[in-house]
Amino acid sequence: KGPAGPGTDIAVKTRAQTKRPSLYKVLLLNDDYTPMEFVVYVLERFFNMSTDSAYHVMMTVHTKGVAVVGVYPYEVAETKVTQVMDCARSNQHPLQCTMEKE
Ligand code: TYC
Repeated sequence: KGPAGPGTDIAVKTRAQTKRPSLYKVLLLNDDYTPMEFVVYVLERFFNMSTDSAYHVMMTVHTKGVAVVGVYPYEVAETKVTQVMDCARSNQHPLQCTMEKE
């Protein structure tokens, strides 16, 4: 029996290393109809970018087709995607935003 009597030992599980939370890239996709100013507004509002950065990122999406606009833990990334998609939809723009594991 243990020092404090029978059945009193505490089981402790150990892990080799603590897991870091996985990060997810939030991607903005180009389309032919969403106005450039609206994309700049979305990047400023939901991704806390300055107007200059937002314009630069918008032009990257416009010319390359897609760009990473942020990297976040799963739930934050999911919230950003939902916010962008809801905002685009309510303004009747076809703007698409998705996420993928980093
Ligand atoms: N291609 C759009 C236009 O010419 C602008 C645009 C940029 C749309 C980025 C979506 O994610 C986007 N009006």
